[in-house]
Amino acid sequence: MLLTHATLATMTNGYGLIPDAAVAMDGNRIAWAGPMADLPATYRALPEHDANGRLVTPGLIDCHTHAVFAGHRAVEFELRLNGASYEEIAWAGGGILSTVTATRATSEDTLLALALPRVDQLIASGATTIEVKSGYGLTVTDELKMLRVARRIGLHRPVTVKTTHLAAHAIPPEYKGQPKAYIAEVALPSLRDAYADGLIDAVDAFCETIAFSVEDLAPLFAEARALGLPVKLHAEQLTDQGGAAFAARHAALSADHLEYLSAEGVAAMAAAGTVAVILPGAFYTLRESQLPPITALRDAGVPMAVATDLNPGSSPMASLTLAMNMACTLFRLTPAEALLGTTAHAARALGLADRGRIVPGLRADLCIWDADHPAEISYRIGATPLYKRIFGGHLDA
Ligand code: DI6
Ligand code: FE
Repeated sequence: MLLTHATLATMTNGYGLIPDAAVAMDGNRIAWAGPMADLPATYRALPEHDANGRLVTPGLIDCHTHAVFAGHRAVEFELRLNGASYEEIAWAGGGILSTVTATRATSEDTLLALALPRVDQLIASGATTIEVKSGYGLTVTDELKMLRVARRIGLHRPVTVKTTHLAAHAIPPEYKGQPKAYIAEVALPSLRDAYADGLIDAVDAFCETIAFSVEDLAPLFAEARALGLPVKLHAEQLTDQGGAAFAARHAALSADHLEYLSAEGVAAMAAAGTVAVILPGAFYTLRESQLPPITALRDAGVPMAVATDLNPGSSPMASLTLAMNMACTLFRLTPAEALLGTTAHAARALGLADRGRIVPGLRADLCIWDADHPAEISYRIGATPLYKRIFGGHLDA
């Protein structure tokens, strides 16, 4: 198909704006993009959709979600408002572990039915690719169950789903005080099984005082490397554990959260080319006061991505455009950085070289916005000016 009269933000060189532009698509790929006046004759006969001057961007990419889970944590939200901290709740067996209890008790089909409406909200905010992590099963069987659900989302919705093994998300009660035994007896076997079943694209872990140390995680990242799987890490969210530098030593695709990232961590990420995934929803929900070192990351040339961290505890938020707004207002990203963060840099955080910009050869995932300037996507609070989406060259009704 041929999209005409678009205001294109190609995301090459900042916004890479092209006024009155056309995008020609061949199958699920972009064949040509440029000014209407330069459109080659070969594409003029394609079925046309007139964007009427609307803004067209790459489809948005949510590169960090925990969209598969059962139950909710509204009671903890209330406990925190009555003075408890996220860590206190976690140590008392609530937090992630309460979602683990609910997720273990829920069937694969029900988990899928619970996840799809959340994914629909992400799609409504412009997402055409999402990442989904496991990490609320914490047994071999339940981690695999979650990963199968994550894979099945892509069969029911037009989004691309990338799945991430996150068995090293929390230490379940049966392994309390034994993180190394948990890694050896659950995280590693579930990683091998998930890999053998073709259920995962990457390996993640939570490096934190309430979860795993760098030392605990070394065998997991070694196994990921042996299997040829890329790694990423929840790092420096609540304290500085040297997680980002550890991830960078393993050539991680990304290190995520990063509120407590040190100057050494920034330098290690810059040297390794590791993407900084900024998660303002968790910062906001936990009323964190420590800001991630945005200026240092920017100055060091570390690419920054922005994601929802959609999860029932620290970020019950299913809007990428709200995450972009928060990244701008809370973290002082520019709207151009926020949009790069949900397009080109988010693609890189997932190891996807085939999307995130509007360039010939890349996948034709596009968003058409009722907007004329890309800053509008980040500017509104909790409103998404999305008009239509194109998934792999197909206009979504
Ligand atoms: N950090 C987070 O923000 C999520 N996981 C993590 O390691 C929170 C998960 C939850 O609270 O359920
Ligand atoms: Fe997370």
